[in-house]
Amino acid sequence: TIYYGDLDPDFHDGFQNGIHPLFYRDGQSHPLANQWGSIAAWAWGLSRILDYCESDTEIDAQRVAVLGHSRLGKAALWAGAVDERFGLVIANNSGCGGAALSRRKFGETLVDINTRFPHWFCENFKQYNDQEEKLPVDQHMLLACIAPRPLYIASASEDWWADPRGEFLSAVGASPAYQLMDASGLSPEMSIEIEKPVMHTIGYHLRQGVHEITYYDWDQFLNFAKLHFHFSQRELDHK
Ligand code: GTR
Repeated sequence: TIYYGDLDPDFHDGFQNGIHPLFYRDGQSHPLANQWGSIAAWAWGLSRILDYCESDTEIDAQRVAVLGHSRLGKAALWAGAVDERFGLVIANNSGCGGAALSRRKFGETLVDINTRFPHWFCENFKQYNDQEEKLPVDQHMLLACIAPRPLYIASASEDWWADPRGEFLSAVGASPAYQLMDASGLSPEMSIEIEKPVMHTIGYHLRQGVHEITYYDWDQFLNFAKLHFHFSQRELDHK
């Protein structure tokens, strides 16, 4: 994870600051309707950090996890989906435009997010404001793009704005892609109890409490990484 403001400050200035202008063609002054917003720019930055990790012999670039909370959970998911070098992906309370299914229209909806944060997604996304049912895709397909790499989705019980149930169902919806690749996902019948993490190739927990990232969350993420990155005892002692 990184400080996102260094890549693109989190306010709408028509994409003049941050990294977008570096990619404009001659005569272009802002991204086209199907081109990236700020979340994809933050994800791009995460990949550049991974480039660095690959060049540093002190780092095992095969075992780099990408992680983010909330808006940065959305960025971490996008980074993990477009860059297969990330070995493990963690999204904490990522909500609308992250893990949560948009077509449920529960908590934050597309018109909410696209109005308050007009710079986060591509312009075309706004066409689905109040028309979620017309979306040709939903967020479980984003999660499926990460298969078969380990993916951890974390929700919080009082974070209704991020739709904890929609985050879980999205992980369930991504599971057939995991199963297709002999990895294990989540089943819709699973009963999710508070603070009883499930750790298959897709992991999930529902923490008690509000929208934040806590010691409890970090603890589960580290356990999940230990499980899937197969650290030796020597490595764990060293770390
Ligand atoms: C909220 C936004 C959410 C989430 C959150 C955050 O205001 O509605 O989508 O991203 O901010 O980043 O803390």
